[in-house]
Order: sequence, then structure tokens, then C-alpha cells
Amino acid sequence: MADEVILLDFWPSMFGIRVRVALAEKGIKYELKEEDLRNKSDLLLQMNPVYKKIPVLIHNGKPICESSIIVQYIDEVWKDKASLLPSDPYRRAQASFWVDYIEKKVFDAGRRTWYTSGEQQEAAKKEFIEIIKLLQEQLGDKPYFGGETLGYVDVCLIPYYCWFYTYETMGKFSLEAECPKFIAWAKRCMQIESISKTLPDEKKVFGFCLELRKKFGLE
Ligand code: GS8
Repeated sequence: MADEVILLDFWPSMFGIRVRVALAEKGIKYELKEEDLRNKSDLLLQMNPVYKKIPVLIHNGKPICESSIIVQYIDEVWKDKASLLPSDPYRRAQASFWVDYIEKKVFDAGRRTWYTSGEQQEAAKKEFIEIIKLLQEQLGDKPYFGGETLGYVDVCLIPYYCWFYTYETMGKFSLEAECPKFIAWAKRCMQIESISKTLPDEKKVFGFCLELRKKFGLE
């Protein structure tokens, strides 16, 4: 019997996009169930009772939660396509280290570049640029964080790229000017079909954030 794969998701979520990219990379067919996060489905509450957040991958009825863990799971279960995580234990630990860094740093500073104003926004901008500079240093001269091919760190980081237009426009800064090699990496990733076909349009993300800012009285 074919595997039943369901993804509970919300379109602009960088966490959900990670999972969609990994599924596309592995060529896995799945059913996408879009969640209304203000009115969560019973299925989401049942499948992720701890955090009640998307994304959740439901594989043959069993839930897997937390995007970075879901990407690892996909890599381990569907082994017929190229691996995202290195098999060497040291390189694997290093990849996990950088994904952990992304978890701790990128979302929060990124959010503050568009969700705050004044001094807070200035501080967030500086912080965000420093975080991306450090990642750029880590990339070095490699085409991808995974080396010659797309890997775990790339999959976990590239979803942020469709948010950069929002960060840059609302925060009034240019990542291309600050971190050209990093942007070259992002553009290289966008040449890959599993990524270009998955990432939502940056202007659509911007519109979504503009609405949120208005709703919370920030405009
Ligand atoms: C984060 C998921 C998350 O924040 C992961 O999967 O990597 N660490 C988790 N999901 C958000 C949507 S994206 O901002 C979510 O589901 N929020 C609903 C809520 O907080 O109620």
C-alpha cells in the first residue's frame, strides 16, 4: 500500500516551507491541509497537542512535529533520493549545529525587522545583518551549506528568502549590499525546482505582513 502523507501547514510559514521543500526534493506526493491558525482544526490539536503549531507531517496516521525534526525524518524515511544530512557523524553534528543557530537567531531578529519600529527596529536590523554575515562566513566559497549539493542547512534556511523583501522594505536596508555572497547562495537555490516552485511570492508575503501590521495598529 502507498504511504499516506498529509501536511498540516500555513502558506507563509518558513517552517512549513522547509517541509514542503524537503518533500519536493524527495519527490513525495502528499496532501496539503491549509490551517486557519486563528481557528485551528481538531486534527491539528490532536496531532500536535504539545505546541498546537504547524507544520505537522502525518505519515500513515502518525504525527511528526517541529520542522527541523520533520526534515530529518523525511531524509531518513525516503532514502532513495540524495540525502540531505551527511552520513559522517561530525559533519552531521555540524549541520545540526547551524540549523539550531538558525532556529535561535533568524526567525526572531527577522520578525523584529518588520514588526517593530524606531529604535527597536534599528537594533533588529543590525542584529539581523550580523546573523546573516555569520552564516555567509560559514558558507564560505561552497555553492551550498551542504557542500556541492543542497543539504539540511540549505533546506532549513532558504524559506526565509521569500521574507527578505518584507524585512528589507519595512526595515529599509539591503541584504544584497551587506551580504552579497549570501544573496548569491539564495539565488543559486532558487534555480532548483523544488525550491522555486515551493517558495511563495515575496510580494504576497509582504502583503500578508502589511495586513498584520495594520491589524496590530503598527501602521
Ligand atoms: C515553529 C512552528 C511555528 O512557529 C517548527 O516547526 O520549527 N519550532 C516550530 N508555527 C507557527 C506558524 S509560523 O510562525 C504556528 O503554528 N503558530 C500558531 C500558534 O502559535 O498558535
